[in-house]
Amino acid sequence: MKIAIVGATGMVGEIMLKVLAERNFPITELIPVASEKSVGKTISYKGVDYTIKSMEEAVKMRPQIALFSAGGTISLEWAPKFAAVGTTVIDNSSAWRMNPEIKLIVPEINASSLTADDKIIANPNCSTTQLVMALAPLHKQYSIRRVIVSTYQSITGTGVKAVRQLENEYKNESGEMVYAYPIHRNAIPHCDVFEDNGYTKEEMKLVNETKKILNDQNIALTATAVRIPVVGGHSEAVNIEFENDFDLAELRRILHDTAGVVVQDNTDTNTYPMPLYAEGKNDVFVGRIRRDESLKNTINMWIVADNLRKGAATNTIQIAEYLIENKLV
Ligand code: 11C
Repeated sequence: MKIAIVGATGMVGEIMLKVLAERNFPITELIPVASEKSVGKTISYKGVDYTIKSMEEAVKMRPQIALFSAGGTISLEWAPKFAAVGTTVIDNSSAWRMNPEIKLIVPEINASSLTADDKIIANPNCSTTQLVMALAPLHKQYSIRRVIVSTYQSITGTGVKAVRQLENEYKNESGEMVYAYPIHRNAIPHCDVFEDNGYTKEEMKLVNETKKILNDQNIALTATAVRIPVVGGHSEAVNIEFENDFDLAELRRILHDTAGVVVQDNTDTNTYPMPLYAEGKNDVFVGRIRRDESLKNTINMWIVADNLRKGAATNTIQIAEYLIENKLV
C-alpha cells in the first residue's frame, strides 16, 4: 500500500506511525505530510528516514490510502482533493463526521457498511469511540433507552500545547495557556467550544456521533465533558438505562466477549481501569460495573481508553486494515 499520513508530525500522527509499525501494516511507500514549516525535513519509520511532503506533492503521488489528522479546516479542503485522485481518506477530524453522505466508523461495530465508493471515511471523536465500544454489544442485547456520560479527559486530546501548559505549571514557569485556566491541580468542565445550547462541542459530539454509529436516533444521551490533568487516556463514568432487564453476570460476559473490550472489574482486588495503565494500549477497558439501585434496568460503569490509540490512531488504522482485507482499496 502507498499510504500518506497527513499531520505526520502531530501527536496523533506520531502514534499512527507507531501503531502502523507495531501492526506491521503492509506499506510499500510511506508519504508523510505536514505543514509548510516541516516540508523537506525527515521522519523515521522502522529505521528508515522519509522526507515530509507538502499536500500538493502528496496528492500528485496518488496514495491508495491517506490517514488524516491535521484538523478540520485542512480535512475540509484536502480530503476531497485526495478523493478526486482515487485515494481513500480516513479522517480523524470532526469535519466530516456528521455529514449524512459520510460513514462514521468503529470497525468492531459498523465497518461492514463500507464499500469501495467510500472515498472519505470519518473516524469518531476519541471520547465517543471508547463509549460506543462498550455500548454497542449491550444495545444489541438489552436495547439502550438512555445514557448519561461524564468524561474525565486527558490533556493530550487538546494537543501538545496543553501538555506543555501542564508541564510549565508543574514547574511554576510561565508559558502559553491553551486552557482558560490552569490545568495543574484543576478540573475544567469545558472541552472544545461552547454551543448555543450551553453544551460544549465535545459533549454534543458524544451525543450525535453515538447515535450515528449505533444507527439509532431513539437513544437518549446527555454528556458532561471535563478536562483533567492526566495524559494516559480518557475516562468516562457512564449510566445506562435499558429497555429490558438484564442479568449482571451475563452483561459482564457480553462485554468480556467483545473484541477490543477488556473487563477489569474486581472490587476485592481493587481492579478497575485507570488511564495510567491504559496508556499505550489499543483496547477499551471497562470496570466498576454495577446496578444503579435508584432506577430499574440501569447500570453504572467506568470506561477508560488511550485517546490517542483506540480514540484516534488505532481506530483509523483498523479502518484501513478492514479496507485492505476486504479489497475495498
Ligand atoms: C479532546 N476529544 O479530548 C477531543 C480531541 O473531534 O477529534 C479530539 C477532537 C476531535 O479534546
